[in-house]
Amino acid sequence: MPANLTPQYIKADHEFKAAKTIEEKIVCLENMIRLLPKHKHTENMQADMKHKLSVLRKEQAEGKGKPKKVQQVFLVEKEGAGQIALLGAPNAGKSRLVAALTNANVAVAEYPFTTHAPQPGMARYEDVQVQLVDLPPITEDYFETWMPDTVRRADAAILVADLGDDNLLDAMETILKKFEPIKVSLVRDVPAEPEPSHTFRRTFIIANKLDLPGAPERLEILREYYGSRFDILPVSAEAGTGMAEMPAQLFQFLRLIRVYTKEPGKKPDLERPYTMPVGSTVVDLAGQIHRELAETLKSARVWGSGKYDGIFVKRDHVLQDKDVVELHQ
Ligand SMILES: Nc1nc2c(ncn2[C@@H]2O[C@H](COP(=O)(O)OP(=O)(O)OP(=O)(O)O)[C@@H](O)[C@H]2O)c(=O)[nH]1
Ligand SMILES: [Mg+2]
Repeated sequence: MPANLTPQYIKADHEFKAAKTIEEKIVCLENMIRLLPKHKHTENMQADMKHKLSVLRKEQAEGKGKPKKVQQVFLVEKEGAGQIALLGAPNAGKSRLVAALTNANVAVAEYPFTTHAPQPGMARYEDVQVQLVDLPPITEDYFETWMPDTVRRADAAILVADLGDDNLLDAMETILKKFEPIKVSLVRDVPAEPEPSHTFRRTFIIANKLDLPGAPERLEILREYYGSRFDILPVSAEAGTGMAEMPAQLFQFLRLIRVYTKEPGKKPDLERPYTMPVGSTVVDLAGQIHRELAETLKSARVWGSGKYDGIFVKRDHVLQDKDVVELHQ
């Protein structure tokens, strides 16, 4: 092999060898072709890979009608209270953020295009967990085919801006534009009555690498352009600035409440909260426990954050974060 193959190419080569399905192999091979240094000594390799790719595409076309495995392989099973997808330019620090906030063992490297497949990790906030999904980068020329589905399925998204990059505004715009034609809008607030065929995904910006020289000035520029459109949280994943508050912010961003249940005469189960959207009622909680319970529920008693102490409430009583509820049929 020529000596000047990049680490990214070698990694893509490993991934290709480990790929099992035709669809996975195609994705990996496309990556290899893109990452292969283009010069005289790699001409044969290029030709060989293009041939392999055309054979694989033919096989894929012949198997038309089969379920699209590529979609399943690259979609992350949801876990925890909510799933948040991280989007950003190469090297913005998406993986570094996921590594800092979760238990996931993700690859962080100083070269771009390190991440090729989605990698989930669980961020703990008090007694709940939020799932973060580290993703490959997005550029004008590089946008994984499965990425729109990943964002459609997620509960929310984070745009990671690189405060070390003079072109951070272009990088942000490129990402937002990639999603628009496929009817996925990254927004601060989802419209009350969205068009059914259009996905609006709640999004905020993490402005990373606050520790770098020039970062405060770039943060000001970012705020000027995007401050009215998105909430912007400046952090340094590397130095830890702003990172301690992040788990709470992730949970608040999902707009969820935690509710604990108790049986009459017994202590509440404070180990496993139910998580529900802000605005959920007592009957919503009953429905989450059991559909029948939602029908038979008559009233409930609620203990909550010092405001009430075991008061009886009706089925449509709106619950607050950390309420303890006793359901009565
Ligand atoms: N100075 C500084 N460097 C950072 C920070 N966060 C990440 N980095 C560095 O930036 C480089 C890229 O980080 P990654 O987390 O691999 O970036 P990524 O966005 O996942 O990159 P891709 O997987 O290529 O999309 C690494 O060398 C990190 O150590 C930060 O807050 N400050
Ligand atoms: Mg990465």
